[in-house]
Amino acid sequence: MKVEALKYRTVFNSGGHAALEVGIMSDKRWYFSQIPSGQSAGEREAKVFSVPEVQSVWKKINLQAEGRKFKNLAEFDDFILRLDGTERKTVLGGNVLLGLSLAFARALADGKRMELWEILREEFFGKVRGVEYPVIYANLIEGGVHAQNNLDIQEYLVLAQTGPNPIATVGELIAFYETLGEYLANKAKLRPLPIGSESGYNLIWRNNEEPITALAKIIKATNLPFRIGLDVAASEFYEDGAYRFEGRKKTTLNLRNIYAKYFKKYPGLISLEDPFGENNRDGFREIMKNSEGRLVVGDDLTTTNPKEIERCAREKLISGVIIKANQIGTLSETCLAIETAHRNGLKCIISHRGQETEDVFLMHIARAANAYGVKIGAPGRERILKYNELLRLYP
Ligand code: 2PG
Ligand code: MG
Repeated sequence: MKVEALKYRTVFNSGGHAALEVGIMSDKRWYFSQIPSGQSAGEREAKVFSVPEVQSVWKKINLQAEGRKFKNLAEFDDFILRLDGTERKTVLGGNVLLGLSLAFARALADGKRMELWEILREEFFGKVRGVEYPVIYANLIEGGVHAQNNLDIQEYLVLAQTGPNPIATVGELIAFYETLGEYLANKAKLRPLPIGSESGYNLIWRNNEEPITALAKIIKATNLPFRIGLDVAASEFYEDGAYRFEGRKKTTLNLRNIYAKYFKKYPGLISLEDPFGENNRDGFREIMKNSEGRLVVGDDLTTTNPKEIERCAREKLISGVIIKANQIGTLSETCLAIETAHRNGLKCIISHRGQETEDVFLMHIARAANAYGVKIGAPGRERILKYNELLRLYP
């Protein structure tokens, strides 16, 4: 496929910040991508370029890529990765590389009259067959850097297993979100309820446990087969060798005891993401030993890096992994990260970012790879677009 022309422009993301849109022209048609960004980004993530930085490298990219032909996405990604030449994408920017990779993939797919997910499956997941319905990770109560409240834990998620009738599950999830909202509005005597970055409720709580109790209570009352997950995002409250939790300093062992208490009290709590800081490998190792079948999920720990994922799997630090394409930079690397995770028996959860755009590419990655889960926020605002794409791709 020939790259006939390239362009970029600025759009705004869900947080009202500048985000990157990239366009690639092929066969006289433009194909676009929009790139989200993280609020609680891991320190090993690919570098995000600001608008002036993109401007400063665009000429080089344009000069090199315009008019060139590539036989597939892997070849194109390889080309742009060489142009950058760094591990953390510090020369061209991770958001620029992903923007190019995704726009190219869309052009390639359209040229072959295929969907984006079909081209990804054909190129990177040759052995994957059929469809496996994902678990939706819906962030309904927000804390940490995604909210303006007193919760240290960043995300309280409801986990809903979809099946051959995903519209029923999504409908139940929307109803659940509303019921929870009613309950919380009555409890807090507050209407309308404030919401956080991902459309989950953003309130003041007694402590970090109270939101788990609220979710467990509504699950019981509605009798829906939902489970609970937490994204602690513990790197965000780790400072000077300790975790600052509920206003006090906690050691790794203190935090582990808190999680052990939650596990005991809430059997529905089956998934725990980033329970410790991104460099606290011993913390992950210990909690994995006592996880009793629950998922221990890496995000800031692994940053969608195939080498890191392989290492964490080998050291038995995690049983699941968050996949965010913009943490690493290109779709080829993202698919390699998933393949590495699957080969090592890890479950993959394909995830949005704190600051999202209207682009729904994450759902195509999930469909291509038959991923275990999709993390897409609460069913509101721009996040609802991801739900609708799920319904389109998983009929
Ligand atoms: C996370 C994400 C998405 P952010 O930590 O898993 O929910 O947040 O994009 O801000 O890193
Ligand atoms: Mg996370």
